[in-house]
Amino acid sequence: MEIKIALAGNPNSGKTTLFNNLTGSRQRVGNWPGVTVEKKEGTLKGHNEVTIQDLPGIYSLSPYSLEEVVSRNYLVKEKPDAILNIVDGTNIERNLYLTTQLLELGIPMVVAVNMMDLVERNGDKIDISKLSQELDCPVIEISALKGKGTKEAALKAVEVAKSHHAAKISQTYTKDIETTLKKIETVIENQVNHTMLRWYAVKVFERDERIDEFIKLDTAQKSQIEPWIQSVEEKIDDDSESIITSQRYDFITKIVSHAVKKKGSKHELSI
Ligand code: BGO
Repeated sequence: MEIKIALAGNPNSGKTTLFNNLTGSRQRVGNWPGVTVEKKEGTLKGHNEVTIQDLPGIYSLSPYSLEEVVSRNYLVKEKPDAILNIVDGTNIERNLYLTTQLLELGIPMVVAVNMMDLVERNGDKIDISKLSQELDCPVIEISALKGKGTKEAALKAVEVAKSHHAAKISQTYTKDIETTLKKIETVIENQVNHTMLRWYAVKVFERDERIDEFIKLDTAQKSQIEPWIQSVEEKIDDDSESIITSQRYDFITKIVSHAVKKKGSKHELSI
């Protein structure tokens, strides 16, 4: 049985280095359908049944850039068996923004924290097990450049793909938002893939301008949901998309304060 693993990460996170390390010369290069964004696919060395699908380097899964649209169309419509999310360990806070969005997709996922050679050289510390616990998904330290931990990360992705076990990240936002998302979920649950319910609910809440490519809401559904969104917006005095963005950052700040210690920072890690 073929296993498809999508490799996702920010630009400059080391994605190309990791892709080359995992696939060697067994790569096929083309374009994503209809757009001039490069599409690279390869076979995991020593595992002919495992395909690694490289996604464009992206910071987010918003509908505003071609690369982000290509990536999310692939993830939502093709639904790979697992996501291998490469994260730059020297810039972890920024990189986790994409990670938290990917986790909402309900696809089994492994986070590979890259550039660990640099993190160590800088004297910084990342508590991998704490990070794994807070994200509710396996986290592996790697150095793509030195080829350390890369095979282990890929094999972990194969393992989660086979287990079909996805993270249950369910407390990213404040209670008002979580309650509204739950209500939206009940309205749309019969129209979407159940594992992706949370992702859809967040996108509907954000009034994502391209969400109708994935889900068609009728007038009754829209007029049921819209007052819920407006009520939260009035209470917090911000638009729904900005609310999600800022609460996502708050969630990440909390995770980083628990799991990352920069050299010279006052806060000790609670290991
Ligand atoms: C240059 N450790 C270290 N130290 N560097 C790494 C690691 C790692 O684990 N992984 C990747 N890099 P890409 P995207 C470069 O190219 O794979 C480095 O965009 C340089 N180039 O070698 O391209 C990697 O595909 C000149 O660095 O990332 C690359 O995600 C001087 O991170 C950069 C210094 O990796 C980006 C670095 C001419």
